[in-house]
Amino acid sequence: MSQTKSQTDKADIGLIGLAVMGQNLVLNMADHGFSVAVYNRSADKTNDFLAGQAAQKTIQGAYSLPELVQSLKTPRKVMLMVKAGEVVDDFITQLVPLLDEGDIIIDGGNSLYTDSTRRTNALKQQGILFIGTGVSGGEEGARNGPSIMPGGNVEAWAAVKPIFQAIAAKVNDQACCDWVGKEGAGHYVKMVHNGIEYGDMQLISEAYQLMREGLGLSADECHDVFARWNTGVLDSYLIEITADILTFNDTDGAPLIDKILDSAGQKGTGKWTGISSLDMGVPLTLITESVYARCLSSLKDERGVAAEIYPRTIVANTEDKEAVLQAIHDALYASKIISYTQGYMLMKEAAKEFKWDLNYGGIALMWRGGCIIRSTFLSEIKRAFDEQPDLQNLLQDSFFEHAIKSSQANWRKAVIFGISQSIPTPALSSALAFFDGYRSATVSANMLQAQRDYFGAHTYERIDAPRGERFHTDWIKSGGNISSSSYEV
Ligand code: NBP
Repeated sequence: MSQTKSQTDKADIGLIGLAVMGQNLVLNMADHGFSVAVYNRSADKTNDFLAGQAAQKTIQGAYSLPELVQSLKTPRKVMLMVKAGEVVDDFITQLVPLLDEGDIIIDGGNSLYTDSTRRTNALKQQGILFIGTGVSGGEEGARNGPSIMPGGNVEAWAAVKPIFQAIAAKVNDQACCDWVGKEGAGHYVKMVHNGIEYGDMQLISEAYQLMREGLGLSADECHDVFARWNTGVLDSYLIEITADILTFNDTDGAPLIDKILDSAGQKGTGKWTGISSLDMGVPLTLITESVYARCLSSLKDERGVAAEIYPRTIVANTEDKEAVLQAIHDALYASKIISYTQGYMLMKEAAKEFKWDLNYGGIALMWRGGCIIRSTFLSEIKRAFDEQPDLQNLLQDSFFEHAIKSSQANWRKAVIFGISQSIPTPALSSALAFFDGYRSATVSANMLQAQRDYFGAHTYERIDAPRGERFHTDWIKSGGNISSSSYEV
């Protein structure tokens, strides 16, 4: 029986949830010399795993939570890789009475950061240490080296660090895993990572449609372009798999991409990022547009009806094909810079709001390998924050300034090309609109403030008065002198 095992016979860590992520993380841990005890709600999955891939490895099965807990070295480390939400809370409720003070519960699922903050604080009251960690990289990453973004109770970190840093992806021998911050900081950073993933995928998909429908390139020709781009500044996992996808043929020999229905799904992390940006008042336009683009894509039948009413107008393209391709390339690069700029703006605001001490360069390193948004480009973000830890905005770094300035003309050209061909480019064009707003010393909000004061006496500030001093005008000469309260939400 496991109760009689000596401490040395016991497992280094326990893992609950033997679906795709859990199984692969366990195998990865075992390959790095750790012994793992595993538990799954459905025992047949545990049996199949132990008899299959886990056979001959330092992996042992448990068929109840008490059995799992008793088979662990102290302080016990129990990692959950289950469906986010209530399931995590249910497991925590069952585990707490079985654990001792100083034991550690780790949630590696895609949990909402506010849940991780709540769990960290509630478990602390009960003497249990909690880590809420983002794990990115899908099945392949979990097996061979994911990006891991842990946050929660820092007192747990020393015991978990050797395991996490051993199994994480490595870039130049540095693990793509480091402590992110207290409470829900790890899951917040993972959420922003997923939001950026939505943005990167949407940008690439728009570039693809401009090539395919705007320039009339075949799937093979598009493959060649993406494969070429993957050797330059856009070198990234998502460009690489896009090139791969374009060479994959269906059973009839035709490109499989042309058989896939254009209706996108989503599991919520992009939406959470957008909601958080609205809560914090950060203009995260590109990621939010990418979520909306998925929503619009899912109106498949309705779009079909609208397409009959409003057929696409196509203007003959007189531009040289290579010149348009270069414009699309530059637009993609500049927009990607905007997406990361906005993501970092959001993390900075969250850090301020929640009093988290986020290491921005370290976050770029964690995303540099193992995860879906991994790219060479992230090295420049790391360098920028290493050089200037207090950098206000990525667009103020000289590398990104140069990249934007040299892409700007082509960025506009690509967006105009999309408009002229009636091809939607919500991410490419919203990135440009953000950039034009951000780089404008004067925007149209004076008119907005005048309108607000006209109909609602919301008051305004004047350019010839100190900031904070508020004025109200009786625009129609019939109102009173009472103004509305000037609070911000
Ligand atoms: P799933 O998200 O599909 O979760 C499956 C696991 O949850 C199984 O062990 C299942 O047990 C268990 N489970 C469910 Br579902 N409902 C349960 C319940 N009511 N009580 C107890 N156990 C329950 O697995 P996954 O795709 O491996 O993802 C695990 C976590 O990692 C999730 O939070 C996911 O969002 C996150 N994540 C996934 C990926 C990815 O690429 N898949 C990447 C990064 C993060 P059963 O076998 O008995 O049904």
